[in-house]
Amino acid sequence: MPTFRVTLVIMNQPVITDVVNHTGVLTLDRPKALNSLNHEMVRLIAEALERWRDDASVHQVVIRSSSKHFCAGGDVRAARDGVLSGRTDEVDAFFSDEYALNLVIANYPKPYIALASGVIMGGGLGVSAHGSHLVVTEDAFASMPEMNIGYITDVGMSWKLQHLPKMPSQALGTYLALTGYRLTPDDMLATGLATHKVSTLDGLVERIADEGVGALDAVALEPGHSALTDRLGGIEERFSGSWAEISGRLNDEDKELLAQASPSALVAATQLLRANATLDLAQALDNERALAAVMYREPDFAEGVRAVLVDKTNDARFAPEPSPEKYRDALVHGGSN
Ligand code: QUE
Repeated sequence: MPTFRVTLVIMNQPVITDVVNHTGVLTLDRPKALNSLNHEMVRLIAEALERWRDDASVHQVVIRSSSKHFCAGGDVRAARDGVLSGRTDEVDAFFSDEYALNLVIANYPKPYIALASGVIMGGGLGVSAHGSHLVVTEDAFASMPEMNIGYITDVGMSWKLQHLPKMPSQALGTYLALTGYRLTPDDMLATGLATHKVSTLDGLVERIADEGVGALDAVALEPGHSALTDRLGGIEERFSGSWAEISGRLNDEDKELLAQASPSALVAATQLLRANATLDLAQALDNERALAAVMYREPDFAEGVRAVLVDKTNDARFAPEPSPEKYRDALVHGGSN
């Protein structure tokens, strides 16, 4: 009898799920793409949360990264490929499932604790900021940089940024959405976007599994100074109204942050933020879904993703500034604002 040596290659799953004691643990594991979320990752997270929701042995959920960076966003490169090759229905399904997951997290009946270091952008905020706890290290930053890829503020952040627990403000949300301002850990604490700042995430899952979420208060660092807080007065004055009104009031620092932005994205996002100011998160996500479907069909999306992520040349040639009506008309709730 010959002996066969069978090597079984198990494809690495991009999200590892386990249960430690009574804690469900989701570990994002696509480090080469900075954990940017693809459809498989969205499905794996959603399936685990569905399983654990009614599992009495799971008391809480932790989401973290296997590497330094938490998550750079949605897999917009794949979305661009899908649009350019005519598989737009797959792109629609991906974003629709991602936004549905954001709402599941916001309404989750158990503590949902995100442990994040490094980059927390776009879709990374969607799977962290809607939970009950967001724990960040001192090297973390949060940003919604969609304007530079001709897209909109999504994953429920068009709602959350203007309803921050400690600093609810439509103008602040509009500023963060349009400029892609990078919030420091102290900015995140001051606004209530994050709940705790810690010196390291090492050993934290085990401590949370042993002691519960109370373990976080024992290791939390004191908040430091938030530079964003200093700017709040000016932001309130400059970032209200339509994009046409806002663009007439920008200071030099604003203009620098907006230098790479798609004019269409700025117009569309401003309309989205205005409509979502008075809605709930579920309705805001409906508006994002509808407007996103318009945006990624327009040339600015493919061009922006090319310039920022594919060629990395930051030389996007965007369409000129449009009037807001077509974006306002795409909204499904409150689009008369
Ligand atoms: C806007 C975005 C994204 C972005 C940059 C933007 C985004 C995203 C990434 C990203 C970054 C590094 C990677 C990667 C993706 O960058 O959604 O795979 O390695 O995922 O200006 O929306």
